[in-house]
Amino acid sequence: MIIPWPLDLRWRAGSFTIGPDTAVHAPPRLAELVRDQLGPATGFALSPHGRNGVVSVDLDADLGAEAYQLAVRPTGVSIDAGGSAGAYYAIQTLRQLLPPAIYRRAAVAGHRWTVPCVEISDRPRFRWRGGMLDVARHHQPKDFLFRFVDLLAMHKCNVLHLHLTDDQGWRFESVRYPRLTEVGCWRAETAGDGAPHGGFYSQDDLRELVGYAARRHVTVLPEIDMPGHMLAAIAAYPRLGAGPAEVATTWGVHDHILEPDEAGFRFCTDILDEVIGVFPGRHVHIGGDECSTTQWQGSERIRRRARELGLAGVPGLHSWFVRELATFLGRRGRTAVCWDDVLSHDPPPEVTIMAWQGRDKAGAAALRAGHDTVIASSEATYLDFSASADPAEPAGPPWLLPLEQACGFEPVPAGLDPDRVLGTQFQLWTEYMPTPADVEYKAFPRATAVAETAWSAGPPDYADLVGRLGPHLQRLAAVGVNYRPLDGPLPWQRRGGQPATAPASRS
Ligand code: TNX
Repeated sequence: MIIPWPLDLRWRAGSFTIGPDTAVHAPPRLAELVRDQLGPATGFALSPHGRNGVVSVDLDADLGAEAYQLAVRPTGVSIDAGGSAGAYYAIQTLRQLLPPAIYRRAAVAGHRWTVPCVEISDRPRFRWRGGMLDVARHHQPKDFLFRFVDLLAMHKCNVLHLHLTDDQGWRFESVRYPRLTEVGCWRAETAGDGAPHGGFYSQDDLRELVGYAARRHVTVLPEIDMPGHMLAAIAAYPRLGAGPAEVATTWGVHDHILEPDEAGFRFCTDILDEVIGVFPGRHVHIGGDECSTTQWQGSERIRRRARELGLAGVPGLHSWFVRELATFLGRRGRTAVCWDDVLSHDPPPEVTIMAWQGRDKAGAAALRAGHDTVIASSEATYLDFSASADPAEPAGPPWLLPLEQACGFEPVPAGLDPDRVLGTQFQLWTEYMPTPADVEYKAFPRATAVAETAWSAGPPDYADLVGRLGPHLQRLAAVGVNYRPLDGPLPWQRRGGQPATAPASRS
């Protein structure tokens, strides 16, 4: 059944069947949307002139922009939406009231497109409902980013967070710094496999993605990870670091980070200016995670720089760096997002914190310090972790996150201000996901639990979600998603080759 579950749903007696002569009554863009979403699989024209029942969409300014009401009566379907986003979500719900074959891209014979009578009133609990895709550790083909947007939108998610840069690869084309993609976008091998890996997205590719996503009410959040996780940039421009480097070919945290001097800072603001020119959303993610200052501590030049800036010591340089970049973005009308690691560096209050190190540790600390916070806790949203302890699960980090653990997760820490919790998102770190098929296996169905936590009145109950996943997995199958079946990997999805160790829970 419907995923994410709506705020209020009442079944009514009877049904309506969409047929070849059903009319669509809606403002032109929304009528086009209805045809786009229901036309291919049914093969019906869905024109304004049909004479056998009506699908109508009206805008009602009294509802919130993302809210909608959907009524199915024996005479037709009527949708009232607060805005085009609400209308989009209403149509996603309508598709889920139809047989799963509605997700097919060409007319399928032998189906009756019957919808049960129902009255639904729905709106999201959180304004930030996202998915993070790490395209740095493994570049994913451009086409897959578009498909990923479709999958987010199908689950009423509205943020695609792209982790565009890391030690192992730089994927964002820069006009000012061309070596970032000439040198920084590829590595000689991965963890000893001897096979080169690389790729990048041109600014035009990313603008196209932004436009495609906007039509599906998804905002693309770019992340340029700084001042740690920058080996790929340092490989391209060695003067950014403490000496020459190569794009990393192994995982983990690397100590060689950006030099916090004038040139290093200038590089960051130059890149952010280019990023702003491509991504129109309010938020820009500047990373700030896993940044060891060991290298900074060891340098007389950097210790002097800290003194010149009037800072207490070298760690103060990290605070300075985040504060300056947040101010820089603020002057351009943008808001910085940082991983919660920056909390120990006293970030300015206007920074939005993405809390990954525990809801009750990092999430609570961010909220107590008064930050807008996105809950991205590893205990419930890290879908790179293994879905089960079965050694046949595909390769991954040595931690476990079964579907059951992604369910029942309340993102707001007890006793703290729910208004500051912008929402939640799932993460797909791709160290062990070289291909889109690997990403889809890890993402689904666990991403449905996170999407439901973000949209619905409360987090999903495991047994209840499993009950609704039957038809939902058929929808994913119709779309061609390489999801993980509930009882474990199919023979061709099982780990091959590498010796497996059973994962443990990460606390
Ligand atoms: C921690 S979460 C990281 C990533 C890794 C991930 C693996 C975060 C801000 N940093 O660099 O890919 O763990 O699970």
